[in-house]
Amino acid sequence: MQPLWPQPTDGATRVYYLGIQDVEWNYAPKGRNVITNQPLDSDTVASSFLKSDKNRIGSSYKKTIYKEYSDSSYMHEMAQPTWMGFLGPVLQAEVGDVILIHLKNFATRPYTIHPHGVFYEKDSEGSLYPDGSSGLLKADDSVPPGGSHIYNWTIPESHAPTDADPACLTWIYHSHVDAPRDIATGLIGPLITCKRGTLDGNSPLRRQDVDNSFFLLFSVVDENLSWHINENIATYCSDPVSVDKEDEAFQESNRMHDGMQALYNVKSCSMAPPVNLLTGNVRQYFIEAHEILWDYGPTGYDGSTGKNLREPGSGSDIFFQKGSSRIGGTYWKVRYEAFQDETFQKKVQLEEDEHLGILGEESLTYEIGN
Ligand SMILES: [Cu+2]
Repeated sequence: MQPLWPQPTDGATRVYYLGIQDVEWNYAPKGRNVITNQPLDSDTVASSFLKSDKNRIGSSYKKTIYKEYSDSSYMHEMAQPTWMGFLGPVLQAEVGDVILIHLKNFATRPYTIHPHGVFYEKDSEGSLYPDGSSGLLKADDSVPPGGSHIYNWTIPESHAPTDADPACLTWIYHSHVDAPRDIATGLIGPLITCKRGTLDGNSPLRRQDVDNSFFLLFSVVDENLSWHINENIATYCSDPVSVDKEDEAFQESNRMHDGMQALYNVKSCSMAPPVNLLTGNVRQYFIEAHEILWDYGPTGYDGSTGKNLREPGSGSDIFFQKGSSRIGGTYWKVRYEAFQDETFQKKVQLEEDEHLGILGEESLTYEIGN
């Protein structure tokens, strides 16, 4: 029988013990705006996100995150720089390596780990979706509370950084039972794939081509999507019953604009102009995001069978028949539309419009050098 996992190639096997843990996370542990050096009370913008109240959660939230442990006992948590915030540990490997993730779920909901930028077979994908798989090929899709799973990822040549790339590429991994909600809850971290010979043999691994590396996630963390939103309301709002979760101001107060716990002072290395100055044209596009009612079956007929899309038993009826609990075939969508100039008055009309459907109207075309 063919092995499910590709045989270890010529590289090292990088073993990581990751535990999924519930934690209390404070977005503003210093209690003041560290950029303006103002206390939160005198900073109305910051305090709208960070002060708890009758119907406001404030700066602390329950989150669920990846933590790294030294071995399979999961007794000794590995130290992580505080500037990484709630990001999971940095996973690093080189082309030819095998990455073995021993994932154990110490939290209260099923979660997984799903990588970008590496190769995996079906048993190590870590994404839950109706893929028709079962048994061993399904075990990676959802690791229950108290459960564990070993994920096997490799970096074959097909996934290697190219000659033109830097020595290492930065990817992410995240939980993917319900990706948007799992990520908003906190389950995301950096995954680094390097050319051969970049990493040294130390523990933790270090890149030999740079002095320091920092991993920053630029993202608004939408705590409204967190699996813990109800618990956070109950814990941190002083009058939880007064909370209206649909209220726009409440929702905005839970969109956290930074998940890091450090202030970065970025100094530029050199004022010299970049060596390869671009010499092509500047191509401007005026693109509007436009809300439209989109009909997935505008003719009402199935083009291949000639049948009415809503005909009972046609197979298409479940998608197109409108009912008390069915949307039917027409949905509000948002579509990109191209305009001729910054006044956004005259649309650009192209013949492709016919077949592009809801895809943006104009394909953006460039030449090298633009
Ligand atoms: Cu993803």
